[in-house]
Amino acid sequence: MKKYYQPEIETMPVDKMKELQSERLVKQAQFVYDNVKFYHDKMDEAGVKPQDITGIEDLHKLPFITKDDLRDQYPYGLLGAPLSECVRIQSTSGTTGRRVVAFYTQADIDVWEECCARALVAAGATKEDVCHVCYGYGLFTGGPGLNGGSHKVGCLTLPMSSGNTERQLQFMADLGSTILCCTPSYAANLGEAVHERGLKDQLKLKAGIFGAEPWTEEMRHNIEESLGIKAYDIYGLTEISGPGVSFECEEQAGMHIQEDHFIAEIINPKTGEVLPEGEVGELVFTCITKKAFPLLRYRTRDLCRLSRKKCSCGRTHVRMMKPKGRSDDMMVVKGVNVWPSQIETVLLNQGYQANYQIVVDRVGNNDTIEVQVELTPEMAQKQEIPIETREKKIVSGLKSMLGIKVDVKVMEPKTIARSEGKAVRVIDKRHLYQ
Ligand code: DLL
Repeated sequence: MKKYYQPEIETMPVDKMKELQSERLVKQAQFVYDNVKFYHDKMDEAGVKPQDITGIEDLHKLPFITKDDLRDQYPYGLLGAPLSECVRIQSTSGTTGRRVVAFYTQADIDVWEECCARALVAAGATKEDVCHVCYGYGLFTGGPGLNGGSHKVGCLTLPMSSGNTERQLQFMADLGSTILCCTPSYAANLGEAVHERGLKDQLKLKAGIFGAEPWTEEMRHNIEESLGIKAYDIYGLTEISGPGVSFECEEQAGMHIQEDHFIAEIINPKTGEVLPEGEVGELVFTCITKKAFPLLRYRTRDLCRLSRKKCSCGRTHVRMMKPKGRSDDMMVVKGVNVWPSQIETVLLNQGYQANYQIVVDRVGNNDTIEVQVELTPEMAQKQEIPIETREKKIVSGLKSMLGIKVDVKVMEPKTIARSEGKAVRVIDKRHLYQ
């Protein structure tokens, strides 16, 4: 059975990989300077010229890019290729409601799908497999990414998308799905449904590729038990391409970063200082092959550590350990990225003050999210609008801002505990980061 999708790259000696990264970085720095006004100005401002970048040891000279830059440059300001060369967008929500739109040339899509193909092969996929993709399709990168990777491997691909558990189980049993791709919380849901219906023996599943949200080792264990599979973690973000930026091999001990396309750094989130291998800090990526949306030194806000320890799978690419948290306040709820600031925007737009709290929990395998907000003293005094009507209006505002159903409780003034320091806006009872 094929162990690697691209063995010459996945097992490339570390010094050779550094040479390849250097060569690509030098070209990419020149490319963005010449083609993206934003980078031209930003590099001039930082006093860096493309010729100052002679290899990866010069990477630290380049300025960081943040989500705010993406928001300010929305939609076309970071384009590195003419629009006529772009063939696709994917998108995700942004911090204040403005979406992040990532562009792809056909070559960018090919690279992305190759990364997903590598992840699938690492989980044991071959052209004999039936790959059941129930990540969401559409603007979200999960479905399209794994779908493309599955085609490259030559698996029979089932583009199921998310939801409709009965149909998922029926196809899984009838078509003999062997590889499952979805969020870990949906995998846990499917595991439970399989158990309830006593279906385990009718399924042929052997592996699952689960990511897009944090999940614990306990969840891995439960999913593996309930579905009778080996569960592999996969990481990625829309800005950098989507799933497949890194993925686990059979060792299940950290995710190999696809270093021929992405250079990873770990920085101190407060000072921006680059940290030595093994220290926990914020993950930063530089894309060295992407053309349409070529992000350099992009701050992911995910906190983790890297390991260059030799992996027994034979892959030489550096591993990132499961993210330990975020340096901002983003949460992934029901598979969707949610920022408290988005919720606050909806509440303030409807006349409330910033006296609110967000309670996130998990009931069974499903996330719940409740927003509790106080009436302003004037609202409470006038009592013009029934509480139920108010709650419905907020639910609908949040649905169009976030795309998910949020429970809302409107409360009397002064019922939410006041904090003496930083306001405690989020109570996340799921404890998904270890
Ligand atoms: O979640 C891409 C993806 C799709 C990854 C399918 C894996 C599988 P975004 O919607 O842009 O992209 O969200 C990216 O999700 O910065 C992390 O905070 C979180 N995240 C993604 N994968 C993992 C993971 C997709 N395996 C954000 N573990 C990232 C923990 C993850 N967090």
